[in-house]
Amino acid sequence: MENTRLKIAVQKSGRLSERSLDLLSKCGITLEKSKDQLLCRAQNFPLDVLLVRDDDIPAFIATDVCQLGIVGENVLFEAQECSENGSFSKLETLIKLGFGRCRLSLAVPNEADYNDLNFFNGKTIATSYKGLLAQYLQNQNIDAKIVTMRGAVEIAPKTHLADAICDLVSTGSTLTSNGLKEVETILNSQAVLIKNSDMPDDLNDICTRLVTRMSAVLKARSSRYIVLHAPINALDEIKTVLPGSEAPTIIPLKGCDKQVAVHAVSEEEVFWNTMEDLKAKGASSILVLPIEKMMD
Ligand code: PRT
Ligand code: ZN
Repeated sequence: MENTRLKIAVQKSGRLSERSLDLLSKCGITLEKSKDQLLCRAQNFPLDVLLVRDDDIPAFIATDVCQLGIVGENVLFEAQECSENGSFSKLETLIKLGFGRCRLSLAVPNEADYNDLNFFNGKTIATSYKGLLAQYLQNQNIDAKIVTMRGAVEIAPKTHLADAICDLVSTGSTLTSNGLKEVETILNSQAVLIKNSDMPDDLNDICTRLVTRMSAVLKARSSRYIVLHAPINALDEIKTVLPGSEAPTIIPLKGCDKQVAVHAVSEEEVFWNTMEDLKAKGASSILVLPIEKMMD
């Protein structure tokens, strides 16, 4: 159907907003900016983008307000833990997006005498992630009291609201500046593309196109194109250190019968020491180039 359009929810303003919109833009999707910025229409793809608070995204998808969303796994799993009627179980992760990385961790005051998880028995823990924390404590057989806070969790021990906290950590500097130390990780999280698994076929087709583009962008982002010159008699040795050497392209060099050009795609970053190894084995004119788009 001509008018069929997919709706995706992304965070309006916060840590995931810029990277989410950038990903859509790298997928070749150009958005018309609407005045209130709640809904943006893509000009060149059957997609509308809903700009909302990240915590609302799982519910929007579960209730069919939209079919897709970009959200942290912490938000997705917490919504699924807290879901009373199981309505969030139809949320499915399509792709891990590699940004918004953080961990949900337990932290205690620096001066606390912490040896193992038994420390938390009989203690009070402040968190915004009651569902995930309760599940973790239950699995570990720890009997602690949970105090739910919506923000500023890290001040709870100082204000004697709790003995410990369970919060998101990325660099750890918030914990340090509040006199806390991280002692256990409950969950490692990153942004993911999620969908409602009950998607009608016509929308699913658009979704598949979008997922193909996103996967191509993510693959290209981590891949590099390597070009170098190699003496023919060192080719086998050079291939042993060349990332992506399963099927490099070998091209003759005009007027030079002792050297060839080698082109290869590496699906991982190429480090300086790899380049030094290549050079030591006789390679020269080594170029490592970013790849803009890549599709199998
Ligand atoms: O307004 P809205 O509800 O949409 O935004 P928000 O304030 O709830 O979320 P936002 O923008 O702060 O975070 C969005 C998502 O980014 C989170 O759900 C995580 O998936 C991811 N993310 C990645 C983080 C962090 N890193 C992070 N460091 N979310 C929060 N933090 C906070 C953390 O809560 C703590 O206060 O940063 C502080 C710790 O950071 P460090 O670097 O000092 O350790
Ligand atoms: Zn939020």
